[in-house]
Amino acid sequence: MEDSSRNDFKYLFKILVIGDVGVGKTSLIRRFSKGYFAENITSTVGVDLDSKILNIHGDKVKLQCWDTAGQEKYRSITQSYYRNADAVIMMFDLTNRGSFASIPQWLMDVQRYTPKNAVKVLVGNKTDLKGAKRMVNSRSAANLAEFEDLLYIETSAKWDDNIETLFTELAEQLRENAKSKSLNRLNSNSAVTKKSYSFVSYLKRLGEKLPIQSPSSFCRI
Ligand SMILES: Nc1nc2c(ncn2[C@@H]2O[C@H](COP(=O)(O)OP(=O)(O)O)[C@@H](O)[C@H]2O)c(=O)[nH]1
Ligand SMILES: [Mg+2]
Repeated sequence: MEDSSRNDFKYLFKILVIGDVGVGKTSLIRRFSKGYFAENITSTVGVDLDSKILNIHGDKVKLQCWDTAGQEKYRSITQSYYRNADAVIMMFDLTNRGSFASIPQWLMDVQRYTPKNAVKVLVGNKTDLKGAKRMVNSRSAANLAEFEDLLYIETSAKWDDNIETLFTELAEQLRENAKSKSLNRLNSNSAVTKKSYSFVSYLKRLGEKLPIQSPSSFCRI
């Protein structure tokens, strides 16, 4: 399926991963690119970069994940990282209400600095921590995502839950967008970005499991 050793690929996409300290950004990237989880990781200073090549419908798609190591503490992510991003993963910790409350602020930077057509995904991490530890319910997060036009998915870097799905869906979406962009250039039409159907069906499945709440519930976190 994947091949990270060779450097031939058809598409290269840059994915910026942001969110409060401790939500699991480094763990998510490590799980995806290297396939393991380490309980105690020392935080890196500067920018960390990890890549992996996925085979998407016969095309080699290289995903380059930019880990905002250390800079997230003061939300001082250098603007150029936003500007160069094809996709942004905004992450929060499902067991940390504050990390979810920070998402609108992260989103402000994303909206200010990233290209308009960048794919934006909201990720609630640490699904392995269940019961009383869980502080943000799926409905609140899904509502926020819908309101802000983000894709939403819940993951566990520890248990390897939905990590492959997240990056495969992202790669498919980015590849689709790149293809329609070049098609549109040919047809001199404007680019159309569509939500990935799988993400939508994931959200639908999520919705089926959840009690219906008022649409404004995402405000009360
Ligand atoms: N239970 C659990 N812990 C996690 C998960 N992902 C990360 N962690 C832990 O959360 C802490 C912060 O993770 P890290 O990847 O350094 O977060 P970052 O500051 O956002 O890069 C570490 O102790 C990780 O072991 C997860 O999916 N489940
Ligand atoms: Mg980190």
